[in-house]
Amino acid sequence: MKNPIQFTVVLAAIGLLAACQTTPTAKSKKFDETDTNHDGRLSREEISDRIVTEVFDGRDTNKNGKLTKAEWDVPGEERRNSLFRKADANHDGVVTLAEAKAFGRKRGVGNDFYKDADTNHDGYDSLKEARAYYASKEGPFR
Ligand SMILES: [Ca+2]
Ligand SMILES: [Ca+2]
Ligand SMILES: [Ca+2]
Repeated sequence: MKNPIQFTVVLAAIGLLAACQTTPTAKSKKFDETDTNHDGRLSREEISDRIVTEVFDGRDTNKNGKLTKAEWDVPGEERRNSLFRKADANHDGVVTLAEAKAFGRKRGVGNDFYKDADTNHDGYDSLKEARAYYASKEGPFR
């Protein structure tokens, strides 16, 4: 795997979309969980937060809600590993989920997916748009 973090982000996005797609009714649990302000649409920030949370949980090996440098680091990912200090906004040596979310938003995590899926360009991804986007990408992920 050339870029494990990028891959994790893609997997998280695809997982989100897959969950939207496989729910036959108008409701999707994963969509609703991502839609934290419950306005029925996903903002750039909501999508970023969701992806960051999934990646964060995957790396938080002792599940204490904080990432140490050792948990953050991915072998062979020096460029990304060097971002730890920037993500650690209060410089206490650990990155909390809140710090990770803020950092993810700043870096535009999930932006590509968000923009591609927003076909009516209203700045949000509706469940319909998320489903349509997943359907268009389904091929290689079957
Ligand atoms: Ca929302
Ligand atoms: Ca910190
Ligand atoms: Ca939209």
